[in-house]
Amino acid sequence: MKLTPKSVALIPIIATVATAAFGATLIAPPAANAATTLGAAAQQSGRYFGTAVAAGRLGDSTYVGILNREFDMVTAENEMKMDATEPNQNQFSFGNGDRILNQARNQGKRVRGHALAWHSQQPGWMQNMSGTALRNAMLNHVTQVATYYKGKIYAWDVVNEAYADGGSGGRRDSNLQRTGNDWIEAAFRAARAADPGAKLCYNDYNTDNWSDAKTQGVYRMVQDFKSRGVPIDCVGFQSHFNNNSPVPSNYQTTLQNFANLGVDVQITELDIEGSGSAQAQKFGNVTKACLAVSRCTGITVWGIRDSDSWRASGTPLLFDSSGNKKAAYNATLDALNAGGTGTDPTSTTTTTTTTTTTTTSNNPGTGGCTATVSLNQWNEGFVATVKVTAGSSALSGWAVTATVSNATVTSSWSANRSGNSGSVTFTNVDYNANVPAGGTTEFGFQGSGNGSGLNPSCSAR
Ligand code: 9MR
Repeated sequence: MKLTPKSVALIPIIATVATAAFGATLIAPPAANAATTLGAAAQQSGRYFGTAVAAGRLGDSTYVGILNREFDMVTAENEMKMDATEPNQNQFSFGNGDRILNQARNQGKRVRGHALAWHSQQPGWMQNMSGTALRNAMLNHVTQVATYYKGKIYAWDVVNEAYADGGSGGRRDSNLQRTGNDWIEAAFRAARAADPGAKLCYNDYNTDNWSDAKTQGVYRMVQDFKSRGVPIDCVGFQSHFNNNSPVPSNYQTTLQNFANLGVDVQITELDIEGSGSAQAQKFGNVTKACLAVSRCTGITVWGIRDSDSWRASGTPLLFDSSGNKKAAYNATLDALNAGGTGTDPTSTTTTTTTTTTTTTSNNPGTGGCTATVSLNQWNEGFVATVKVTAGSSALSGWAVTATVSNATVTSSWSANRSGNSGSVTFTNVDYNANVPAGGTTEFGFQGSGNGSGLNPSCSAR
């Protein structure tokens, strides 16, 4: 074969496919320029940094200013719960959930859904139900809410807090539990059918200490689900800490042991009561624990300022009541900037049907950038995760153009997008514009149809 410019350009494609096929663990390069926001700092190792958001605070400019600047993932603090979304049976109400979701997505942030099924914050009509009627009402709720938000949610807390506190290691008694022990897997199956693109998580508190019976109970459930093919992709560790419930010394072990079952782990509601350097050190340690586990894909704090917290008197968050950064903020940012194990590429696998991962790359060139795509395709749709790698010079902005021939893009995150089919261009958002020489950042999009042949090309801007 004669080496034409075109065939030379194919060489990096082959090299990248080979790397992807072996799924090597990525070690994030040390940050050349420390990032100055939590979201940007987390993105350096392929992770997110999120916060709980309350719809009632979206008119507060200090709050929204910090939200837009610092975070790249959002959880509705109460607005997507059962009582909020189905106040009367079969009458759904998404106004406040949508306010939070749209605010986040308009800013290029992703959304964690919280929570589809829970013994608490049930609407009044559900609280007194039992048996088959309750089981069906719960499954209908999961199906309707996950369908409404289909394609817009990164991960759902499908079931929240189903295990008992204390030494039993068993399930918590509740009306849902009394419908039969299989209620949790039934909820996961319904969620998968409704939104195959969302990661599906089990979420709980007091599951941080590896020695606790509750932790072991949840671990056995996840192990059982994985062995029987019940669709579960992630486990959320709420991580509400204070003196009575301290950060355990084996926290990282717990995260790693769950990750070893083949699920992502996420810190979903982090807050740590305290102040000053003692609190800062704890936030730093929790962040480092996540960064040390390749399948720990992100951290969410449970509110922005101390005054926004569900336990404000414990001043458990990263910003004080005036919106100033606390020592805990600096410790968290520093830990994120210190880097860690890159996120595991296999963690993008979320589907029940066919999943193929293909990677294509354009010719690197000098001083520009390259884009590689990891595609997770199922029968009706796909999620594409695109990695942008800077060439020999730092980027202060980038544009990636992909060919969407047999599909329609339904949502995207961490990038601005023009169009939804044909030649679609994605450009950086504020927090991921700057990429150091040789460094990487990621964005993603989801679509219906066949996502093959995207052939992304990257240019500096
Ligand atoms: O922060 C939430 C608070 O505003 C609500 O009043 C409370 C009601 O149960 O729920 C809080 O959020 C909880 C979360 O949904 C699940 N884990 C525990 C959180 C703190 O209670």
